[in-house]
Amino acid sequence: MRYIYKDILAAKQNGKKLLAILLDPDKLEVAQIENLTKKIHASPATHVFVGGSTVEKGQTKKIVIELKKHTKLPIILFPGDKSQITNTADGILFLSLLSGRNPKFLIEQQIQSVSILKNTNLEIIPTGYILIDGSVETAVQRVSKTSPIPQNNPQLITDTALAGEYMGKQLIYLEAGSGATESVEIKNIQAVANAISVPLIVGGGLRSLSAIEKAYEAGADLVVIGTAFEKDDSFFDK
Ligand code: 1GP
Repeated sequence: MRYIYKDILAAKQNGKKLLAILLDPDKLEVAQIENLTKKIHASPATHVFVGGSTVEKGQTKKIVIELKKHTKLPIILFPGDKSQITNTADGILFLSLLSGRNPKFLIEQQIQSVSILKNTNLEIIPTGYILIDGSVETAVQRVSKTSPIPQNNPQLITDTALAGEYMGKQLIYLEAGSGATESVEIKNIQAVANAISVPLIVGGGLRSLSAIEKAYEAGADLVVIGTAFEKDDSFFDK
């Protein structure tokens, strides 16, 4: 059943904001998952993203199998590369790093993943992934060997997002990078949200509930929280 994207679109149409908690399989043990899902259920999370820039082979599968035992929230792979694909999840953000000029992350990984993906039931969601300068060198930058787009270039950010939509991407993901010290600036979220018609994901460096709220107000349809929840699983209790 393909329901993930349909539900995201419906939420956008109804003005319902979505929240994904990002779990990095490399930083988790299977034994932690049961408790972690209780915390996730106590939070406003509507989705669980699983992925990292580099993850030990087989680890994503183990974590997702355990997550599926404890939650009915949609589990969506957010993979750094094809080695993180596992049929045990519900869907996958089929990412193309549109801000970069490294063919490996624009098209090569995607081609290499086809032989794996066609034997899965994963809902594949074409996603234009745009890295914005978050003031520190993030793992995406390091691993992809690409430069982020400067925050002071809203035109390039918007044109990149719109090019993604014209190419058929069903989601646009504005990413400051995990652990960024500066999240995507409000003016850039607004500019992209006003330009595109597909749902907008925003993540990277969001550390407070008010920062999340501001991202929603600026036009984000789905916000991704990784580090803040990883460091403090009571983050949403406040
Ligand atoms: C990273 O957008 C996500 O890909 C989340 O970033 O870890 O900074 O919340 P944080």
